[in-house]
Amino acid sequence: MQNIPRQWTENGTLNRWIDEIASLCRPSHIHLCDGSDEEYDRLAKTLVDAGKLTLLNPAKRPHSFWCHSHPDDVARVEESTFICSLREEDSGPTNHWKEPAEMHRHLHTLFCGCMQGRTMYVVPYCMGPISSLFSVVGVEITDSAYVVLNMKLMTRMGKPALEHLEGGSFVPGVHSVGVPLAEGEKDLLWPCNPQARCIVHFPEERSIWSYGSGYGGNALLGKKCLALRIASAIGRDEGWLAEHMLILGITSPQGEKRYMAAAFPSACGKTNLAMLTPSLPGWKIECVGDDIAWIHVGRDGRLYAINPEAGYFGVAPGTSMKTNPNAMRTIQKNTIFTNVALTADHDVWWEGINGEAPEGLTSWLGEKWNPSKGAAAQPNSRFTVSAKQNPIYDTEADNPQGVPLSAIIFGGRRNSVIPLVYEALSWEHGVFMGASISSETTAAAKGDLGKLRHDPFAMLPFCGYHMGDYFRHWLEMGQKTAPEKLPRIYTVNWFRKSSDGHYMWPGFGENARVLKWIFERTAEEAPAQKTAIGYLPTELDVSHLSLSQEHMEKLLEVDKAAWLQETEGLAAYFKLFGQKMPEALLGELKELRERLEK
Ligand code: SAT
Ligand code: MN
Repeated sequence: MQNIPRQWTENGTLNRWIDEIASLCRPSHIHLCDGSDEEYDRLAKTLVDAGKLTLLNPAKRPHSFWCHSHPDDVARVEESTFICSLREEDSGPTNHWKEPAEMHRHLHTLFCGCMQGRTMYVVPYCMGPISSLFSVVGVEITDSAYVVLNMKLMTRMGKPALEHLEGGSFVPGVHSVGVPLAEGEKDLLWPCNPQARCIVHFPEERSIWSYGSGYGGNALLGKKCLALRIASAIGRDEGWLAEHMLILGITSPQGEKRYMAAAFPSACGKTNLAMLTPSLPGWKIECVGDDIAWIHVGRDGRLYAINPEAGYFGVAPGTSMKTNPNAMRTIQKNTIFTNVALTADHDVWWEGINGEAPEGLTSWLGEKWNPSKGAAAQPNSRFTVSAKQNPIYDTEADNPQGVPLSAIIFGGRRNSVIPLVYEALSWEHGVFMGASISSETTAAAKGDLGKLRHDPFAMLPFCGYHMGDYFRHWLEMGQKTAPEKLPRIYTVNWFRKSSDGHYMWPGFGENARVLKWIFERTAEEAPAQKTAIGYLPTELDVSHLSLSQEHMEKLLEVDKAAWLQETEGLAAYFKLFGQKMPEALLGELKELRERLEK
C-alpha cells in the first residue's frame, strides 16, 4: 500500500483511527466520503459496471437500482450478535457476551488484511439533525460501496457530519464483508463470509465491529448497532432512551396536532403505521420516523423524540398502493431495492405489490422465476430511500429539539389474547406493558418464523445492556418529570384472529380509528372503561366498517383465563432477569393477577 496521508480531517483522533484501521485491514485504496450526490453517482456506476447493481428503467423508476445478495445474507443474525460489556452481567441474559479482550483478539485476527484488494471507505455520519444537541456522530469504515450508498440515503452523511463533529468524539464502527482479494483475483458478485460472521458491540468503548455480512441491519452501522445498541447504553448513562419506535404526527379535523411514538418488533408494520393514510375523513398523519426514536426530557418537562435516521430501510413484500400508498410514492425514484424481484422491463416486483406476478420475472436469486420456485422476492427484501421523498414527511423531523410525545404505543403480532387497544393505568403499568410484549417471529431475523417469543419493548435484539437494568431505566424516566407531563402508554394488536383463522381487524388505514381514540384519550375526550388489564374503549369509531357489535366485543375482549395464563408465562419470563428484575414490575404483575382473579 502507498504512504497514507495523515491529515484526513480536522479531527486528530479520527485521523489516527483511520490510519490504525488501514494498517490493520490493508486496503488498496482509502476513500473519505463527502456525502455528495456526485460521489453517490460515481460509486453507483462502479457497482453497475461490475454487475453488482442493475439500473432500473428510468421511465418507470428514475435513478433507482436493483440488487440481490448472497442467499445466506438476507437478515439480521442474532446468534452472531454480541454485546461485549466489561462485565458479563451488564450484557444480561438476552444478549450474547464474550469477554472483551478475548473478542478483540478474535476481531484482530478476522480484520487483519481483510480489505486486501478493496477500497476502504470512511463514512462520517450524523444520527439526528445536524446541530441538535441530541445527535451523535458515528464514523463507519467499510469495504462495501453498497453500504456507502445506503448510508447516504439513511443518514446525514459526509461533510455536514464532519462539520458537526469538529474536534468532538464519535462512535467508531468497522465493517468488512470479510473476503480479501488476492492480487488480480476477481471479486464475488455479493461477497460475504457467513461462517465467520459477527456483529460486535463494546458498550463502554462505544465501538462497533461487524464482519462477514453485507445485509442492512448487520452492515449499516448507524442503524441498529449505533442508534439502538450503543445509544441505549449511552442513554442509560445519560438519562435518556433509545427506542425501536416510529414517530408520527397526527392532526385532528379541528387542526390540533399531537405526536405519538410506537414500538413494534421488526416487520410488524411500523413503516405502514408511520406513513398511514387515515380512512377517517379530516384526520392527517405526518411521518417523523419509521424505526428509531431517541427520547429526552425537554425543558418543559415533557418527553421529546428525535428520529436519528434520515431514511427508510423498509420491508418491500406486502407494500402496495392499498397497504401503504405513501411508501409507494416515496420509492418512486432514487431508491435502492435489495432482494426484490426484477421485471422484464426493469422495474421491481414483490409479493403483495399488485396482483399476479407478471411474465418474465427475475427472482431475488437472479434466476428466471416461475411459481414453482417459491416467492419471487425474498420475504425480508428491502427498499432504501431518503425520508425527504415521503409526501407526508414532517418537517419537524429536522427540529433539533425533537417533537413532544403525547402517547407511546407498544404492539406485537398476537393472534389471540391481546385486545385491539388498551391504555395503561399509570407510567409504571405502562412500563410493565412494554416489558410484557410478545410477538410472533418474522423474516427480519434469521431463524424460525411465526414462533411466539417475548420481545420486551420490541428491543430484544437491540438492547445494548442488561434488560433488567433497561426496565429500571424506563421506570426512572417516569420520575424525571411530573406524571401529567408524561405521555400515556398504550398496547395495540392489529393481528388478532378469529377462531376460523381470519384477521379480525382490517388494519392499515383503518388503524387511524385506534389512533383517534388514543388522540382523544390524551385530551381526556374519549370514554373508556377500567378493566383488569387497563382502560379499554367503550366506543371506537367504526363508522362505515361493517363490523358487528359482537365482532367488536370479541376484538376488545379480555379473556380472563387466557390472561391468567399470560401472567404465568410472564412470571416465568421475568425470572430470567434475576436480581435485576425491578420489584415495581413484579408488583404490577401481582396486581394484574389479583385484578383478573377478582
Ligand atoms: O434489518 S434491520 O435491523 O435494519 C431492520 C429491522 O429488522 O428492524
Ligand atoms: Mn426495525
